[in-house]
Amino acid sequence: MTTKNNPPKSAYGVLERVVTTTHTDEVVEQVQNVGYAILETGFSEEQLDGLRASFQKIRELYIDTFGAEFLKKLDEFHTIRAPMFYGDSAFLGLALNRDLMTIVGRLIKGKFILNQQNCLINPPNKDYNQGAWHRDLPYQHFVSSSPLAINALFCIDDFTTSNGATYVLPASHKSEEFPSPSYIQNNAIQISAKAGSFIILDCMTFHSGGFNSTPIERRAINHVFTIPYFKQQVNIPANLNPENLDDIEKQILGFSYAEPKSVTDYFSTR
Ligand SMILES: O=C(O)CCC(=O)C(=O)O
Repeated sequence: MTTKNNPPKSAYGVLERVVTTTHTDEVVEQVQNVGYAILETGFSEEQLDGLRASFQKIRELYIDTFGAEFLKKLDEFHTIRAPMFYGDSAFLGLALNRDLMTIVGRLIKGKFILNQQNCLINPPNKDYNQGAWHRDLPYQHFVSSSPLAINALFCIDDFTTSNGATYVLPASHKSEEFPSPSYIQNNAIQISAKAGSFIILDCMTFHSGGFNSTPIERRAINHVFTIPYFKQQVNIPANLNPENLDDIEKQILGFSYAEPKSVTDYFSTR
């Protein structure tokens, strides 16, 4: 059992120290050290209700488009892939949130792009596809000195211990292997977070949705940002009208990183 309610403030033998002055600094420091942190956005209840309405609308449209039976067969019924493709700017706005862009830009060195955005629904009293330990770069067992990928999980609803709030294994982005069952039992923590926050994860931090034992769904929207060398889950530039986007937004959405189709094409980018 660990508690941290009143840690000592003084120190000795210290020559160097990290300085944090803003919430952004604190989030960056914590993600670097333990692989996760909560970013508060300050969204109002009205903004949150707007996002919840967008979530519900897109969900109905998505099920109408692909069919409930088909999605269930693929274990995709509780996920909405690339919600920003369906014309509601709320999803694009969330992916390009200014505070989030600052954090991702400080965590991933150099340029980064949005790799994927998904609406997630953790259903009441049912297993679901995010309810198992994983990294967001699955099948990868390496340690990098700075993140290659960051997940920003936006809480549409409050995340609580009873509705299956996300579990993490702190600092597991610093170990190659998935730990033993006893290590998980002793070290996993569950992140309670208010609706409107982003849970920021180093994608190599092992995490899992928890079991939702309430009668109400727990909803979230994840965003994976990566260095531009990784291909997107679904090609965003091919599915999004860039008309109202500025150059930085286009870059983050991957418009600047299409593979050249030929050597001549490649030369034209130089
Ligand atoms: O639903 C959750 O709490 C976990 C989401 C998750 O695992 C993911 O976005 O990769």
